[in-house]
Amino acid sequence: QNIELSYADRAKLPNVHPLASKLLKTMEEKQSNVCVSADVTSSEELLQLADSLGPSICMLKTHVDILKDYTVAFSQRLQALAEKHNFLIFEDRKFADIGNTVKHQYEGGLYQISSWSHIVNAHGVPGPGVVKGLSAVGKPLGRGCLLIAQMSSQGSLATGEYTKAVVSYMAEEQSDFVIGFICGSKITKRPEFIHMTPGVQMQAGGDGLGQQYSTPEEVLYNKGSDVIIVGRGILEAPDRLKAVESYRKSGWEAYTKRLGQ
Ligand code: 5FU
Repeated sequence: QNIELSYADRAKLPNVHPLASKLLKTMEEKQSNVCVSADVTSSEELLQLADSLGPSICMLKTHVDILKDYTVAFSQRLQALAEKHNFLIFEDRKFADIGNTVKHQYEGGLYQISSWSHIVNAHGVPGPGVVKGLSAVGKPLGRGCLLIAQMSSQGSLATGEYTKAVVSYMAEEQSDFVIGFICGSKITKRPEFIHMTPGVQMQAGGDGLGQQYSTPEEVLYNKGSDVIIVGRGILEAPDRLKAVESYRKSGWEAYTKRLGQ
């Protein structure tokens, strides 16, 4: 049995995490499976991006530690834009330490990530403790976590048995906080989990620093992932709004083709 459920059907599954459900509903409503990777270094520019691209995306991904001028006020304005345009915020922090340390890194420091980011991610390397630590902070706030099961970069060591262990040993046992994966293709049949894939551009290729690109059609139709994460494909386009719309359209077409519609 291999029925393709729609995003809307998956949002209603009895065991789906509330945040995953919210994301799936948003994707259906906005007809968008695009997460923009807002890799800019000025907070004003990031907020401008969030306001202009907001209507076309289901999620906005940040690397807060590349901002040269982070303030608490910035994080509050970003949250307001996420509400205004109905998208989720994902801080791509890639936690990778023991539970007690990641707890502090998630909640404290300069950025207080747990206070503004709906979603964070973590490597599986430390074992289940990394999720337990993050969950201690994030679960009471209704946050969710993606586990990095595969990476888009050339020569990544996150493959094979490692990927399988992240799915079965780390995610399935902590599905009250883990909502899905960073991966290159569909790696679990459980429809409650979200698959999110970086390394996406309109043309396959690379960036000379190890990044490898696949097309929206390849990722969403052939590989069965759910969300495409696009950075430079949008940021370096002459017209970012036009670019995000073209990713949204091809992403949505690939998804409906997968559903057989
Ligand atoms: F986990 C990963 C990964 O495996 N590959 C990635 O590229 C994360 N990323 C992030 O997605 C990376 O840190 C960038 O923020 C973004 C991809 O940006 P690009 O400009 O589309 O290559």
